Amino acid sequence: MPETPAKHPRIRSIEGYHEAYHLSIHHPEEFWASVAAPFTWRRKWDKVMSSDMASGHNTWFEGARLNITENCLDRHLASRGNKLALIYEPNDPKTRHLRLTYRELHQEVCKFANVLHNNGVEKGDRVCLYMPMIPQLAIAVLACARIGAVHSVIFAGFSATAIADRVNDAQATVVLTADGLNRGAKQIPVKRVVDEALETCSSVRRVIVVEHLGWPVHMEEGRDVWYHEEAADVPKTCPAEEMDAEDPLFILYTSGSTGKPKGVVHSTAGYMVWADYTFRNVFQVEENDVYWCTADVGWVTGHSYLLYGPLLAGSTSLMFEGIPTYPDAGRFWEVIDKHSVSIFYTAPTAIRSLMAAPLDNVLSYSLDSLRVLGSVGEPINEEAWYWYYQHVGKERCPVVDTWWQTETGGIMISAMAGITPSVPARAGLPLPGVLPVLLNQDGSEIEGNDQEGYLAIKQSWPGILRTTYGDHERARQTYFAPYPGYYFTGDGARRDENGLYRIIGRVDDVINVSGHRFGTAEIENAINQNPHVVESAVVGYPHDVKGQGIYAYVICHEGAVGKEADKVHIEASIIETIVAEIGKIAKPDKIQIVTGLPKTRSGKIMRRILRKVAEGETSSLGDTSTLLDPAVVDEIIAGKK
Ligand code: 6R9
Repeated sequence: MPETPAKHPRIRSIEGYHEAYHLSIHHPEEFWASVAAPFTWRRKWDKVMSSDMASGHNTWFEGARLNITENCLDRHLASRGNKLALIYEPNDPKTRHLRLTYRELHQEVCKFANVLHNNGVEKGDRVCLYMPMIPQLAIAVLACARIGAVHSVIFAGFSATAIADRVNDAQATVVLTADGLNRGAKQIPVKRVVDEALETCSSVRRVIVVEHLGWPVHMEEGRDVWYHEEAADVPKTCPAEEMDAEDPLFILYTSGSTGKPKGVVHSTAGYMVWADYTFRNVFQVEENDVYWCTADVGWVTGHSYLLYGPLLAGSTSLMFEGIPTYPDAGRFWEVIDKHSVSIFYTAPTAIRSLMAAPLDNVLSYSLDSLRVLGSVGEPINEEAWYWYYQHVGKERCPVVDTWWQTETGGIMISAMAGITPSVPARAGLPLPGVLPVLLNQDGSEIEGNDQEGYLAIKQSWPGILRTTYGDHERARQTYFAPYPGYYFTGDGARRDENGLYRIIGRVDDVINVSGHRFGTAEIENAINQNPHVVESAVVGYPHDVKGQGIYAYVICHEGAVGKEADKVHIEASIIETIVAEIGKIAKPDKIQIVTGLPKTRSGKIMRRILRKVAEGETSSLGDTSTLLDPAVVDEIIAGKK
């Protein structure tokens, strides 16, 4: 008798949540073995988990063999072959949208995989993608996974220098790009940016270019090929490479408090199980849902909840090329009505930017199809939460505020729609498998409710990062060494009187601008490349729309700034440097040219003071007596922007 395939477990009640949570923490191997059972495995695991939180060596489903794309695509073909897998909504509403069924997506992925093969890409090779939000990006990511190549998507807003840093760190052999991209009213010649980046990348031997805007581009002889030419007569099937559970699936670069962005590495089986389990349960997905995550595939949210989670679950996922305010502030709502979106997942910064527009922009759409709303990327303030709940969800859709990180692979703390409590400004309860703790500065656990501390995770979960690419010591130092025995998140949190978690924000030198992470050191290093600059210090400050804005204090060479006109010129030049080093997304909101920075006698910049000044809280600067030169503080306050 053939075995009846097990069903993916779904939590349906608060009792069910408590039961699953208890089992997942006390008997993780039993719990995750049953969650993992329904997937397609070429070979089952020998051991569900092994974990050493001290060294940061964590493995899941060791010994298992699989290919994630067989789970995203092949296994749905029999029952969902004609179901829509992907809906592409273009930047310009007048351009036609595109729909791909599971069968069509499978075929396109196989074709792209064959093109990669024909261009010499092999299992384990790193492939960087710098592409618009078009179906070929989704297809290309899955094509890499199909043949066991490690994908590393670079958000197509980063500069040539930032691309080069990532390509060189990953030692990528192939880069996938397009002729150009649309983003709102802007167009970006992405191929030209890649060309500039690759001037300093010797590992790359092939660039595959997807035609999107029909723009003429330079094609480097012997290096660059057009995708459509390569794909003209490749087979429509491609066997999936058999991967080990712990083989890396992708690298995604993310900023931390020190140094250059690091390549967070996720592996195959654990990530798959985590993305699928969290997607189904948090959003309480049903077979006929049309699901829309507005994140770009260049960020982790686009990986886990635009591509892998929804496709693993056999859902219909919408991919949007544009921005919330183009051609007007009603675009999101128009797209929801047009495609009958039932689950909508976006970022607080988008909500805040739309709140600022006249209410008619949202009230003129029905939004009847919506069932669940989600938020991700930064704390959602109560005002934005209520606006979202009232005007978008019409007070009938639960809002899930999902806290997680690039490093966690998937959602960690969040309400499950309609099941666990959804309270404004609270991410809520931890998902099954997640054991959060609050720590004191000395690393001891804070017990009980109504408490605040550093947020850390005490037990391994399937989606935990495996390493930072090429440098495990960096992963250990960053995440596992600060509080031995725990994964340290870098966030501060409060556990309220009911045990619900409220995320307060970063406690390290990371700034969260519109849900995008930047290290203060990373921006300072960029600023310091400017020839006028001697030294700089960057802090975050509260910003109405972006959540946090970037405030840069800059010391220039003597004589560089005489007149006001010089200042204007230097500020523009500093912005240019940052745009070249990192990208437009890291442009400071305010630059203040100063003659000195508040430093301790040992030379350490006192960011606490700079933060207070940027926040406009100059009456509560605290003790400044340990400063080398307390007078600089008065000068900084007087010149505040
Ligand atoms: C998924 C993602 C991670 C950082 C994280 C935290 C902040 C994300 C949040 C949130 C409050 C939420 N963050 N979700 N803060 N509430 N629901 O955004 O990953 O880009 O790596 O950023 O974002 O500070 O540490 P990533």
